Amino acid sequence: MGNRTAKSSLDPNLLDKLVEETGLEREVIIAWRKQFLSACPSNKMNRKDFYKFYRSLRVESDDKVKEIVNFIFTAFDRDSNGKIDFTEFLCGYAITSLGTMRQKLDYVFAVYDKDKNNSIDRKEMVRVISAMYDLLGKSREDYPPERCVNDVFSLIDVNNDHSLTKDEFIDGVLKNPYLSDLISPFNE
Ligand SMILES: [Ca+2]
Ligand SMILES: [Ca+2]
Ligand SMILES: [Ca+2]
Repeated sequence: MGNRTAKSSLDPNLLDKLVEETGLEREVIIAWRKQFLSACPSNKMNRKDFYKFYRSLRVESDDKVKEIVNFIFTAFDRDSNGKIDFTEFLCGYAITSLGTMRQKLDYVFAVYDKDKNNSIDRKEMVRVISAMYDLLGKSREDYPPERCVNDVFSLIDVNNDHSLTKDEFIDGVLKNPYLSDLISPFNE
């Protein structure tokens, strides 16, 4: 109460909406907002700012996270305007760390669907799986990403049309939960 600086005032309607969407407490959201705005006063985070900010929230080494953060940026940027605002960040971060498996997979799908046409093709999957290999420190010689993607497709591309719809992707990973270790950048 009484704190009326521009930085700490958050539209009450937006705050309610964020509480509903993320399940976080108001105080937690306000604290996140403060942290977000101190990293990015304009409330429009570009790729570089996002890398720095997201990086500070993860435990992996710089090199490992580098590639994957690029894909995560695209997934968090829901309106595809090339910037991440606080709402996009909070929803993305809260859901990918605290959401249900299905909610998380919705974001994972967006990580893979680079051109946002609502399906994942082999090429899109190879790009992200390669970055996941880096993140996980997995050897490309033992099991090349291309082969891995072929195996994933033969397992979950149910209608065999060489692309994965969101349903095929989410249901496929839910049915084969071990896949999520390799596929999802949001596992602990
Ligand atoms: Ca955006
Ligand atoms: Ca696509
Ligand atoms: Ca398909």
